[in-house]
Amino acid sequence: MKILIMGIDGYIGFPLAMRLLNRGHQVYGLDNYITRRRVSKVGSDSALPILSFHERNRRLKRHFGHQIPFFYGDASNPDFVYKVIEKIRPDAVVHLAEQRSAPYSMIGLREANETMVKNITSTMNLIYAIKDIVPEAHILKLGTMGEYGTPNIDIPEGFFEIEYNGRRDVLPFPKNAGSWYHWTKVHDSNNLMFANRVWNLAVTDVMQGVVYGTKTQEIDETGLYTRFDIDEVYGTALNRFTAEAIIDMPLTVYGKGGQTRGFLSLNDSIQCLTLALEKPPKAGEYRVLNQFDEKYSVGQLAEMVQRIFENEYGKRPEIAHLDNPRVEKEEHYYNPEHRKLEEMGYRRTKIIEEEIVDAISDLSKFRDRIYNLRGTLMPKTFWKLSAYN
Ligand code: USQ
Repeated sequence: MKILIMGIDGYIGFPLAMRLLNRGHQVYGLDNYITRRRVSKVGSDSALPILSFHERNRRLKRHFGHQIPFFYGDASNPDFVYKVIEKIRPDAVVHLAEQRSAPYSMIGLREANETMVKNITSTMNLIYAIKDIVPEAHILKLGTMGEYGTPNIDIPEGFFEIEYNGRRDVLPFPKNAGSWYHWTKVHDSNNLMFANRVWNLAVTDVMQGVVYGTKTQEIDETGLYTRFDIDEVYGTALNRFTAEAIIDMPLTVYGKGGQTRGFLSLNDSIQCLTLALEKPPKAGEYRVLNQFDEKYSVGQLAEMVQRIFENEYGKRPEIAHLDNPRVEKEEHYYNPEHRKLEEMGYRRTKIIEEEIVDAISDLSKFRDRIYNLRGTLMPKTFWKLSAYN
């Protein structure tokens, strides 16, 4: 298949590109390296050193025999997106080119608007370009489990049957996001659903949980790391805990730590996205996949990291319950369905404890680098303080 990855320079984009090359697909990439700039704007850097995309691409040639045709530009620019889609005429487009940090979107009005405008327009550009140029192509769009929020009832995969005042219908499950970032993904989902209804576009809307880990089969084979963020803005729960333990910092659990989310290893995220591409929706179908492996509370994850460190290294990191910088439930019911990917053939590659051990072994090689990032770890972005500065 001819597959375009929008956001190919990111945590998921780069390893996905290598997996798809490995499986014999023709891979194309688009990026403007904005995540590198945004992370540096908040005073941080990837905890694992990464090469420029140009250099990585040169090295891919050694492993896969050729480089990835690459388009530098901004996915929120419609002329650019049209030009790239016209040039490639892809069978599928994976859209990962969005601002992906909840805290970044809550810094203030500028960042909130930037996230709204860039995310929503990039998806609109893609929708129109696909409709006008290759209407049969598959749009694989990265949404988030955070679109649903944490309702006190089970969460279905996108749609549910409801009875109200004696009448029944199948409707989209209500969304209730917890940051401006997460709301942009809700808006994207609504826009994709509408585009599907009007123009019959084939769409997979992936509700992905929190991704963790440093490894995929291809990262091992090529030695080319993907970025790994640990700061309070771009780092995510388990990845942050692992890095914190390495430099003997307390694990930063926010509030009570009962916040429960779906989690998935990087390797399994790549496995799921590959499956979704190779088993596309039917023509004209809008398909929602809840993409995570297991649910955990952040408190459970911190205890897991604590236990693994104690067993493997004989030292037991502290767990600090910090005042929660976010506005969210700290104890709640959480039971999302996630059957479709399993039905499509998804099988977990490794248990979470093994992934944590692997991540520790990769990150330990860069202890000094992580130590130098220690000033970026404590929360500074508070939902209640978000303002126009
Ligand atoms: N948390 C802590 N300590 C930390 C960091 C986070 O307790 O040091 C807590 C948060 O308060 C929250 C939970 O962990 O309750 C998850 O936070 P996170 O920063 O790991 O993830 P989140 O902000 O939800 O966003 C991440 C990705 C985003 C993706 C989302 C999937 O950055 O792109 O969409 O995970 S989900 O969480 O399912 O919405």
